[in-house]
Amino acid sequence: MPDSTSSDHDHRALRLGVAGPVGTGKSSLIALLCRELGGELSLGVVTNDIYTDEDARFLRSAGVLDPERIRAVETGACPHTAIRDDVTQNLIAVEDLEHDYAPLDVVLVESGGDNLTATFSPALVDAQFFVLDVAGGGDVARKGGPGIAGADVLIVNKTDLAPYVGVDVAQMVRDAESARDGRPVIALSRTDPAAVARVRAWVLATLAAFRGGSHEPTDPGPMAPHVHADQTGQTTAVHTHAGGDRAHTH
Ligand SMILES: Nc1nc2c(ncn2[C@@H]2O[C@H](COP(=O)(O)OP(=O)(O)OP(=O)(O)O)[C@@H](O)[C@H]2O)c(=O)[nH]1
Ligand SMILES: [Mg+2]
Repeated sequence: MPDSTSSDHDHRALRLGVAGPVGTGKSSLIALLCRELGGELSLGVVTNDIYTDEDARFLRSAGVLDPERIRAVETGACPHTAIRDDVTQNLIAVEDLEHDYAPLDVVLVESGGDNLTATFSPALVDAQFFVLDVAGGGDVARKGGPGIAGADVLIVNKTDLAPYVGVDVAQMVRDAESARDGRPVIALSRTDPAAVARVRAWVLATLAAFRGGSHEPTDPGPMAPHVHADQTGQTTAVHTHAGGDRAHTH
C-alpha cells in the first residue's frame, strides 16, 4: 500500500475533483478530458455513486481510457460524505491507481451527483471543478454555495442547449464570475472545440503549477446546512459533521 500521507508531488498524481448537481455532465467532462489528454498524460479515474457503479460503467464503455484505470467507489451514503467528511475509501482508490500505474499524471475523481452543496475536501483533491449546466436554468449561477463560489474552476456546461432552454450564456457566466472573486468560469459544450481547448489548457496549467510546487489547494468551504428525506419521506437522524460543517439531517 502506498504511503497515504505522502505529499511528494514527484511520487503522486495531480488529483482533480469533479463535483456538481446530478446530470450536469460530470462523467461527460471526465470522458472529454480522457479523450483530450489520454494521449499525452497517464490518467486514472475514480467515480463515486451511492448505490451503483453506473458512472464507472459509462466511462468504461465510452472507450476513452483503459477500463482498468477506472475504479468505482460505492459510497452508500449521500455523496459529500465520501468526498469531504471521510475520504478514506476515495484515497485508497486513488492511491491504488497511483500504485498500479506509476507514474500517473492525473487522477480525476467524480463526486456522486448532489445538489449545489457538495465540495471535495482538500485532503482528497488538489483542485476541483464544479459543473453546472444551462439546462438547470440561468439563475443557478446566482444561487451561490461553496462549489459555485470557491471551486478552482466553474464549468457552465451544455452551452449548445442554451437556445432551447432560453438561457443567456454570457449573462450566466457573468453571474457566476461575480460570485467567484476572479476564479475562472468556462462556458463549455463538448461540441465546441474552442471551449474544450480552454478546459484542456486549464488542466495542463494546473498540472504544471502542481509539479512546480506553486499550486496551493484551496478549500471551497463546508456545505451549507441541508436536509435529506429518506425514501419514505422521513428524516432519520441529525448529526453534525466534523471539520466545521453545520447541522445536517439524514
Ligand atoms: N447537449 C449536451 N449534452 C451533454 C453535454 N455534456 C453532457 N451532456 C449530456 O448530459 C447528460 C448527463 O451527462 P453525465 O455526464 O452523465 O452527467 P453527470 O453529471 O455525470 O450525471 P450524474 O453522475 O448522474 O450526476 C447525458 O445525457 C450527456 O450526454 C453537452 O456538452 N451538451
Ligand atoms: Mg456521472
